[in-house]
Amino acid sequence: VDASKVHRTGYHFQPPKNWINDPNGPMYYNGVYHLFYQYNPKGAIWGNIVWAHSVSKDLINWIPLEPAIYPSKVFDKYGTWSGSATILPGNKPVILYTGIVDANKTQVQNYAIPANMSDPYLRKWIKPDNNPLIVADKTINKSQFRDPTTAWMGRDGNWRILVGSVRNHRGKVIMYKSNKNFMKWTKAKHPLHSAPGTGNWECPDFFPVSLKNKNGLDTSYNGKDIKHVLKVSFDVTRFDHYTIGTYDTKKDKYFPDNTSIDGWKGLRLDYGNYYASKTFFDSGKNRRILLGWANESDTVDNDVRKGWAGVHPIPRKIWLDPSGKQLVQWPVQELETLRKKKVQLNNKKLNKGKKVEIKGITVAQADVEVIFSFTSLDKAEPFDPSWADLYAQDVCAIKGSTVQGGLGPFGLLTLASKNLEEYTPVFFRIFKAHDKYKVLMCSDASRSSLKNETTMYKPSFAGYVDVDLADKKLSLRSLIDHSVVESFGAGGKTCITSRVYPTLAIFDKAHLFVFNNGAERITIETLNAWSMANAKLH
Ligand code: DQQ
Repeated sequence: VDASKVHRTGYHFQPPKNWINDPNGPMYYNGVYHLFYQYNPKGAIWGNIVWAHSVSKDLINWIPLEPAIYPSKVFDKYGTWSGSATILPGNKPVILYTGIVDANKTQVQNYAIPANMSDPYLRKWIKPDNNPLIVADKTINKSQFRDPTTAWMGRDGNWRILVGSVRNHRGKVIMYKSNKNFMKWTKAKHPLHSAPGTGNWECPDFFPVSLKNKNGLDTSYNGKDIKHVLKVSFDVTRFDHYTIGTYDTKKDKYFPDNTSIDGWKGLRLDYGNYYASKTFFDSGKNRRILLGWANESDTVDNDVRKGWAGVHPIPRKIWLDPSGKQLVQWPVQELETLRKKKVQLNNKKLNKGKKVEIKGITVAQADVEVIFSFTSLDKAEPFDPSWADLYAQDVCAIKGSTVQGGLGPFGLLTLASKNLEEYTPVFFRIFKAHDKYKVLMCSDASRSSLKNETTMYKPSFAGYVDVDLADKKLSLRSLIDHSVVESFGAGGKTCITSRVYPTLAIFDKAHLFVFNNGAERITIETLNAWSMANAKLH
């Protein structure tokens, strides 16, 4: 089989070939969604980075355009790195991005504006001569100073942005302020936030969320009944971490809530392969949308062989959970327009050691939604207190899908070969800690592929799901797309994206099962699964 095709996705965003990474400058402008992204026009490894550009009416089908921003001036000659868009009063979009100015990777913040406001796709962008707008002062490490956020306007009418940085292992977001004209930026006295021992913070994102409903808020919104979210990408762990807190607009400081841990053990947007994400406010549908990047987990040699690397997970609507303690994410509803043939299962009982196969759809390119139920929590296994110090993914590595349990493991075996030589299980296991239940959700790539056993990255990704089990139900949705398994536990409270490279479980040789390996009988209350059509991408 053609190496370039076998693991290509059908409905996840990717260009026809070459390397992609971070989503950049997403915005909804005059009825069109714009996605820019870090792209190497010359190959399948990182380098020669430009801002490639695509537009869409639905965030799923995209029209590719020419790169919008690329190295061409003294202030970005060595690179055009990540950044964000802001729509200024008068409906004027502006992009802020990081320019690399020399071989030492010195970083400055630049702006670009559309060359022709009457072009509905905003194809051409101008980088005016008064760039750069911001250079590092001598207190800032100038090679770790990048990825400006969308700007927000404070009550004083001045604009603010954050730029990611680090000093002595303390990750931080440096704040800059400008008057209304957006051209004159001064560093604020204090970083908006920082945390020791976290390393460089890349791709910061700072936005308000409503305490009242799932609607999104404009990034400058600062009324009542809101919290703020600060998300940063940890260069060291390669995970996107966030806290929820209060933004004190007078002191211009952000205070994470005491329920939000500010470090490596804190909340993550996704407990799998998901990095450099960024949100934007979609004023068309009044929602906040999250975009991200899922890197390959295959070897660099294989990336080069197949001629492409990197995909973007499905855009997600994102909002604050009613508990106020975490965010919830769900694939945008527009994805459902790709759903084709459907199969359904209802009220199917699964005893210990049993599995049922889901047939009749293209399971290598599918959308699967299941609601599981059980009658009792009594058989939940004890949670070993020593696991409290481990990451969820370490517990998943110990307690995999084949390790029999009490309540769980149960879930899906995705991209499975007929005789299970290969499979990627996505499943739950419920533990009883002294005073509460702990729900572990795993997306375990350890048996996903027979190839390159030693060099391929096959992590047992996992996260805990903070869910009320009073109704004895758990839901799971998985978006399966050849080399992507993107899963949403409990309605999007815990999300995990895995990249996997089966050799047998490909195209119509892939199988999908629902399994239970726990002593407690599980019921599949309902399962709906659809074949997914290809998205239009080129
Ligand atoms: N990718 C960009 C940087 C950013 C990093 C370079 C995050 O601007 O910090 O391609 O993946």
